[in-house]
Amino acid sequence: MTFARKKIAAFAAVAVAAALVLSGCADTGSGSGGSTEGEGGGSDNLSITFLPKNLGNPYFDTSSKGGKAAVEEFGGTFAEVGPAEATPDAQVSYINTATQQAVGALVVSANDPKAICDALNEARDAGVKVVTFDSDTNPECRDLFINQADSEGIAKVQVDLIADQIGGAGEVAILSASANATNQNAWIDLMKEYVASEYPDITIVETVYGDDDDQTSFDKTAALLQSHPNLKGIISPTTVGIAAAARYVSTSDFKGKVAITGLGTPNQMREYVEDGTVTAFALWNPADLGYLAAFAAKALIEGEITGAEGDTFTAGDLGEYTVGADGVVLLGDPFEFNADNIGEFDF
Ligand code: RAM
Repeated sequence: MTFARKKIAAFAAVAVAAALVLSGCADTGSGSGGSTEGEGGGSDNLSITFLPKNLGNPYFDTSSKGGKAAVEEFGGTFAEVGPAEATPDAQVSYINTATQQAVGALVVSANDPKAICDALNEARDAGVKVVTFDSDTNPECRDLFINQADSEGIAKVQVDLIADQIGGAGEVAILSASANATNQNAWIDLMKEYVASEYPDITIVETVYGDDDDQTSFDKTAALLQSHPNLKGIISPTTVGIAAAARYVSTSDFKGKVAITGLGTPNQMREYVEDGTVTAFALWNPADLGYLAAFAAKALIEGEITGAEGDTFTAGDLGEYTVGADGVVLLGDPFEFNADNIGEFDF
């Protein structure tokens, strides 16, 4: 089975539009706080704070740019806060601060499905709407989850890519983000299932965690290659991990012998595609993800939706979305990048 290639033109158009609309770095201002109760229980408190897994990750820089563009479009107040390290404990204090500031909504990528739940539910009790995006919590601690793409599809594209790149057989390892990350753990479980059912000659020998830290991911790549001399490929379902793994392999004797794929941003992966270290990888548009999450937050704040299945709202230029089961809104499909198309993308 091969990953269905999407129409490049449509994706490129969105990427170009995003690049035109979005400029500069994410703000780190504070929310304005306070709210006025509107009709139907809604509020006009459009102060929206983004809390990514960590700061300093180009993926989240791009999602926050998308969020900021949306918030500016609808006249709200945007802020981005977050820890340097992708750990759940570090996220809690930012949630508590946002609650004290009485922001209208928090838009969070969770480092752990449970660890930040109490803090998020305290925020919700205080009237803050909680939207998770990218990496979910347990459903009972948020109002909506904005899912970048269907998890089965994200798992499948990465396995199909590595299978293609190693000739369908051999040892493969996984270099993940942090050990408790909801999104990576879901994808890894599904990748293992998919390998077992579709690729009996591929063995996943080990999963290691680079904590979405560049140096840790680089060191874990070196260790994997040393402890598995027959390794044919590494799947890294994190933009930080795949870039660090490609950098390691690009200047080593493993270049051309060990395939690297997974989820990466075109700007971080370009040099490794151009130098032949990487053949193809996948992702979605993080700017669109942030943009959609901000519009979802607005719809919740204003009481236009509650997060119930079947609720619909309009996300600016992206158009109309419907809330699915378990309060999940789906952005779209993952997209494959390779030497032929990478030049068309700038994020
Ligand atoms: C990293 C983060 C993020 C994930 C991407 C693919 O930037 O772990 O959560 O969605 O990779």
